[in-house]
Amino acid sequence: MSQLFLGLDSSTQSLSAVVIDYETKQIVYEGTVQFDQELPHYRTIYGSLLNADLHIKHSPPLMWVEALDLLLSRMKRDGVPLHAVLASSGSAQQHGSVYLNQAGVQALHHLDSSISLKENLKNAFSRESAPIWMDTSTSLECQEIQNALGSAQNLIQATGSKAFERFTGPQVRKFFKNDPDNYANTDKICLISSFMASLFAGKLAPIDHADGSGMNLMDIRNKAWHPEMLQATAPSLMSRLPRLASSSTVLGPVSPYLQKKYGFDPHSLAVAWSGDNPNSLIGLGIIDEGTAAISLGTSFTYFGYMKELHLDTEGKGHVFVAPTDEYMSLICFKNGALAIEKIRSLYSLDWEGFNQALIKTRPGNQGSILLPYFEPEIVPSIAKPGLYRFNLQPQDVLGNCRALIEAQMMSMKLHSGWMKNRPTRISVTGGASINPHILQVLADVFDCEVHQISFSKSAALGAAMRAAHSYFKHQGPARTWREIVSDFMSRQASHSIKPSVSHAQVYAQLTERYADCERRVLNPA
Ligand code: XUL
Repeated sequence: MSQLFLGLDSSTQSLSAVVIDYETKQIVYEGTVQFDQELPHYRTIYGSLLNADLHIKHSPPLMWVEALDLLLSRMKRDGVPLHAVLASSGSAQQHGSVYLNQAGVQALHHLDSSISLKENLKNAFSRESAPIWMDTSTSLECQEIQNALGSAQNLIQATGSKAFERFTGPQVRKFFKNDPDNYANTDKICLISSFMASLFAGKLAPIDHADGSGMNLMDIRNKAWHPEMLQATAPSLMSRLPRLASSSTVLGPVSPYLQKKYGFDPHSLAVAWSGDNPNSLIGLGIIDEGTAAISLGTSFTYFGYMKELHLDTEGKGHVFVAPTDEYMSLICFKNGALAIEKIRSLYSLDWEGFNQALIKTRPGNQGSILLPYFEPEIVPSIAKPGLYRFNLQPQDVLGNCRALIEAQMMSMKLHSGWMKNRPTRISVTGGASINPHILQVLADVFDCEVHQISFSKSAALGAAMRAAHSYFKHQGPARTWREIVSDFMSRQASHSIKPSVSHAQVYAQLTERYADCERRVLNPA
């Protein structure tokens, strides 16, 4: 008999669903709603709202809500047996926050299935738009929070990261300072993950430890709200935050709304949601330290499992709690897939043309370097966008394409040095991970075997696997993470890309030159 689990992923640009059958270890359904194209009335571009200030990046929470109804109704129409789903969980872009007023919290608890989710929640928000991970408008608040704590080191020790603009705490502080009335009207502040989980549970869901680590508000050692951090951020914040809980928490049966509207069984379990990177860790099967992961999505992230807490005292990276309750390290680069889009549109290239550029140019690009800050960058910290070319002419189309990919990979290599474990293998996921030419550069720069898993929706898959883990723990007999992961990963088609020794030597030298170019941009003479 099939054993179905549902995993969703509310990412920057889309909402995806994956259904797995634990009996056969197969992915039996996948579907996606693209926000810009399929919900055009929200007027988003790449999933966020246009703003004259390019540091401000917000999205409308009602868009995520409507996308959920749309995706589930499509699944029902296509005959996906939602009635047989034993448990569901989800993933969401990290750090973004959703602000509910009192009516909003009430509405979550009484979702009316005769109207849409959007209709249920139309008056639910004390802040109409939600700041997302791409927002870089809170430098001042980061500084204020750091001053209150005494130093960046104190923040790193307390929360696992120094203050980052996109993290939820600085965003909450900015909201409290700029709009105190609506801050006062805010009953609860959710992460996108816990907000979406609330729709599944039909009640306010806790923030899970993994995604909670990306807020600059949680004590990374005790996995509890950090009183000093809360105090440094905004008044009466404790009462506005949901409780924290392990990522494997079963929230209860799926909401009556979903039962009535889409036929979920009343015994189907809703499991806590988490961030996309923590979910991808599981979706890529990484539960020990030998393998690292790189996600080539809207953001590029480099992350790995971490058994013992080891902080980045330089402050570029983060330590989060892992969905398995140990730790994970992560470093995030903002100019990821969208930078590739921008270069392609700058030179009017389709994917074939872009790939040809990588094929026709030599690794090392004759020493040409491009620092591609189309958007303010997180690592290295670049506030003002700009393209910086070294030994490279703007009209050199092929050279610019190669220089972009090489710079993205060298930056990840250079800035992930603080992570203790040098991986013997890197697993890749995310949209751009289907491109073998990009992956060859990655393997050569890291001088490491790259493991391409044919299924690129690893965050949604990880959520489905987490749902299975929590279900078995709850219903018995429990299955270990190793069982879940190896059962599932062994059935996934995959492909291995080996580094070339001579190219790796070229990149070892070029990375030094790249580091020097970065220093020159960061500290102009
Ligand atoms: C991680 C981060 C991004 C978002 C993108 O810290 O900011 O990877 O999670 O979805």
